[in-house]
Amino acid sequence: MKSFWRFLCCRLLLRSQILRSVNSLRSHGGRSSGHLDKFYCTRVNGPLSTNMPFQYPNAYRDEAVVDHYHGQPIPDPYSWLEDPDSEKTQAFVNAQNQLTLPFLDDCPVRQTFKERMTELYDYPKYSCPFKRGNRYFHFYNTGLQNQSVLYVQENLEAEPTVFLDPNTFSDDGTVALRGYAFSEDGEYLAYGTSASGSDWVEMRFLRVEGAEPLEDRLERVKFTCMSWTHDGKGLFYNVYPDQEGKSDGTETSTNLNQKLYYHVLGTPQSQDVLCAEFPDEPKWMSGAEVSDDGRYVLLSIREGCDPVNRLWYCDLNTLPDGITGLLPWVKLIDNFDAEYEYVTNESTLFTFKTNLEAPRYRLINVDFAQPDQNLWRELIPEHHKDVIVFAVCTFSSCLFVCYLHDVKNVLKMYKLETGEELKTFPLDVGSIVGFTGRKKDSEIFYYFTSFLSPAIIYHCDLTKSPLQPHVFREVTVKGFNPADYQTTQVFYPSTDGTQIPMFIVHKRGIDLDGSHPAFLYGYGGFNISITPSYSVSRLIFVRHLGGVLAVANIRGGGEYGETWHKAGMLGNKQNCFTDFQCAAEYLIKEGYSSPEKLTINGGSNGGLLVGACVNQRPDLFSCAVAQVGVMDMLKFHKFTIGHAWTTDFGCAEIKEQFDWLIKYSPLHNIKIPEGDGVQYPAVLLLTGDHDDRVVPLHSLKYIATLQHMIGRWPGQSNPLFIHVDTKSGHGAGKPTSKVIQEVADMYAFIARCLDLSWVN
Ligand code: X99
Repeated sequence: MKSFWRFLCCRLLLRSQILRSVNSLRSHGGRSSGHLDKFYCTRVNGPLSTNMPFQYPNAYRDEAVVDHYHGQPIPDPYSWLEDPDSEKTQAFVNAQNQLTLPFLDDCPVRQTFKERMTELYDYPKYSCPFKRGNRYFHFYNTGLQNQSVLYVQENLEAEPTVFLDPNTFSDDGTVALRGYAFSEDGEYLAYGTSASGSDWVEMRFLRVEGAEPLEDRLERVKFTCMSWTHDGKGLFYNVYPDQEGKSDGTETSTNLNQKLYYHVLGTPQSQDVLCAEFPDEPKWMSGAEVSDDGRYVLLSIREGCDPVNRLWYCDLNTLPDGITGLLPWVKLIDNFDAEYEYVTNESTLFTFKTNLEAPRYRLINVDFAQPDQNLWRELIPEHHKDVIVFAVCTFSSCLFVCYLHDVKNVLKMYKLETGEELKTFPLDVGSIVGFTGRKKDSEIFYYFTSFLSPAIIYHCDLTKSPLQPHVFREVTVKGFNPADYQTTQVFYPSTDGTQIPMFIVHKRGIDLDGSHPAFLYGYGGFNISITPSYSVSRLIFVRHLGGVLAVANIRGGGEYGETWHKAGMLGNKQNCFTDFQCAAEYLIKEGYSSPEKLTINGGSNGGLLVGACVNQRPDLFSCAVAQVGVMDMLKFHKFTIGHAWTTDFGCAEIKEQFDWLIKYSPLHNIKIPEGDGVQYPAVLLLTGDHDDRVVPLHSLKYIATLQHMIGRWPGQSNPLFIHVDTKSGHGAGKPTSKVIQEVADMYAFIARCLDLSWVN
């Protein structure tokens, strides 16, 4: 389904990459001790050591809290930190911030980095234009605006004017646009807003002519589809039932029993029509999509993050009175064996992208008039190596298919009727992170980016023969010459011999003598591929801190399809951590860096990666920055949308899965390092008070445990810090000002802990 959540998430990710590039203290000793006394610090835990450079806040340990999993007692002394509203938790957060912020403030690199970031990030950011009705729209950010602005123009040559400016949603840029959908004729816009980075959305509407706001407001919206019926009367969207207490993104209550509604424009939400619910299956989440011809509603049902869905549909022609209640769904696919993503249909003949018996995906045709699986026909077979990422049908049945070939995108065109391959579009080494053009459009735009090129938007007129894409816009960053840098892709072996791809970016002509600081990033989960992208902050690290950037495409991601994903999930999750550690060893062996200069970084599932790796190999890295990480692998399923991740992680309530999780859960595997002179790397955890995707309690409990077990140990001189940002969430919609502050904090921490100096 084109609008299913993964695509949504990718789009959010892409938007954040497009609109803002993602987005040792082995010898620091006395430097920090001087300013410690000015922090709010309660008494030091346990026996005072003269060697101890940091006095961490004293966090109460409730030794009485012990959970039992399959007969095994597991203490959870900081479970009180699971209540975000208690005074104790708030005092803990304040005390941690008051320890971390002065430390960051004392890093000279912090201000310099922030100024340089502000300078280099100030370049224009455009999205691909797209046509709705007779108008063209695109997003544009002049450079440093907190949120990108939606512009409208009558044609591509006309002067664009502001259509919707999310910067007006709040004074500080913390209210962001989260999803939007134009009606079929382009005369109405539905859009979502989210505050402080929360996943909660409020939906609003505009009449496009004159950008006139309408009265309609939809609340309790989360993980929603937005799909208009072609009569323009209303749209499908999702809500969660009312819950006790607040729903502002600071709460941790579980998200179950999502429902699908139809909203009729001009009527109150209380009158919306319930179209689908699953009272016996509280974890199911659904998304409706109206077919290109407006006749069918396709319902994609998921119960977690795996790339599998049920596919039900409703023929709107069979509803004489329109949409008035639960729809009479036809259950075309009523199991979770594979994924089916709607591409297009010609009358009853539907084209789906599927991973059914095709871990790298293929396109199939299904005739709704003869739905028997034996009559399904293959349109584009699975490639022997490359993964189909997306397929879009445009004007005169052109089928654009984007592949992933060894972590680089390839764009091809096929004939919809026959599946005949017509053309390959030339593309540099990099990623396609935007594509616009629909069945009614006779042109496409696609957005290319790479480690050294922020953006090239191509335009291709499909009425011309031969087809010839041309550069519609190319963005260059002043004061930054890509020719001074070099990107290499290497393949290194993991311990079981699997070859893992990794991109390495550095200044041209550096000596591989192990002297350089390296920044190693990974994610490793949920079938998500980490493809080349432009990041100003990482390039500043390369240019001004003499760094080497490494991005490891470890297992668990989608780089080689569902096989690669499965090799890094459930009982295979350790492969992700091992692959990442082998990446570090490769960088050291090949002279790119050394353990003394190596930083690891990851966010979300990648924060888990960082947490697990510092526990398993504290000797291998000197600095670790874990953003919005999942750290309590025994309890994650209890909070907000955590239950959806059991598809990758499993669940501690099942004995066999508990046995996997207890072996690597960051919270449960902290121990004093063995080996002479080995200590934990300098650790910085980052999270936000409105992160309702991975609730902050993961990072809070983890840092409390780390400080208690490692922070008081005389062998530990590296700092173990956390910063909890306010009015911040999991990452989507983060205003530019916060993005800049966050990277300045991260690299200041790295520079100070690794003793790096700024080179102009
Ligand atoms: C999610 O948790 C996605 C949550 N989510 C849905 C949506 O389950 O955003 C869903 C259903 C329908 C529409 C929209 C949504 N994700 C996305 C994982 C990784 C992901 C996540 O955020 F798969 F990419 N995690 C945080 C996993 C562990 C840490």
